[in-house]
Amino acid sequence: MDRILITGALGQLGVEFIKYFEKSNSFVLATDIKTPKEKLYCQFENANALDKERIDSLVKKHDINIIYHLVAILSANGEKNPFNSWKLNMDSFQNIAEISVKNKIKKVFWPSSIAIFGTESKLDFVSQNPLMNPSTMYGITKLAGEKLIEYYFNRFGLDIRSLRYPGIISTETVPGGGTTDYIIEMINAAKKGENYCCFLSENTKLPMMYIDDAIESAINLMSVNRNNLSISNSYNITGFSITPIQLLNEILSNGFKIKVDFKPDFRQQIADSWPKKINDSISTKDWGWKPKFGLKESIEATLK
Ligand code: AKB
Repeated sequence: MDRILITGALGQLGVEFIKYFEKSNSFVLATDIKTPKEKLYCQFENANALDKERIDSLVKKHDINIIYHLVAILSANGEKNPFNSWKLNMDSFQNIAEISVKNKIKKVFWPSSIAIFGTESKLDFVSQNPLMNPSTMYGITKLAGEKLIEYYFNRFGLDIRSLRYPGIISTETVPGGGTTDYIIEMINAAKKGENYCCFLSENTKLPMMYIDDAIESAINLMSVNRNNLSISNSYNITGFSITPIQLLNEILSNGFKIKVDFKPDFRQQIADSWPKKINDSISTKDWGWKPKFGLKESIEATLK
């Protein structure tokens, strides 16, 4: 039986993984530094992923054999305190890796990001392994994590699997402090009948993905035989690409009324160093990746 630990479980991805596993017969222990506002249908413990002893004791106590390590400070928030961002993202990664090796954890899932790419990565259509020059501390920690995934696999046989997520669109739990957050903010403003001031310029194209696809892709990647995986760090993955003005037009064509101003701030520079489109053909080849939600389906589902 899968006995799963989720760290950062009350974040955008975590709550959706909990919902997904509720339908399976896996045991789930959710952990976070926050306390849940609503009842969770799994066990929960307040725990900081920087507290190695505590996480280790929870792994032992609950006989955990799979870990979803989701703790991270995202791109825009990371720039407010880059030292703190490095510490949280890397030290928590290192803790989970060490605990996993010592406790013989079968598999770990760890999200990487399109933030690992940079201006040298041929941003119009980014391949799996271009030059990478991340511009944010978040991107640097994700790239460092990807290198460590390879290292720990070669050194200890630790099986950490990873996807380079684009912006993820969900409404239940919103992300915090990302550069792609405008998409959810604009949709939520439209739903509340409010106007919105977008922090990216209207033609900034970025890759995105609907939350159901984000969860299903991770589950699929985690379930395939390791021998099928030709990539030993993290897989490119995408749903579709969209600009703020295209999003606005989709919202309007779904019958919502909203006025949007465009006032780019420091996040514009981050977005300008990120891919416009992602080539995820190796994911399709290796483990059958195919998004279920395109641009229209994702926006419609989120507006509902
Ligand atoms: C962010 O905007 O920082 C994240 C990401 C693309 O990893 N959503």
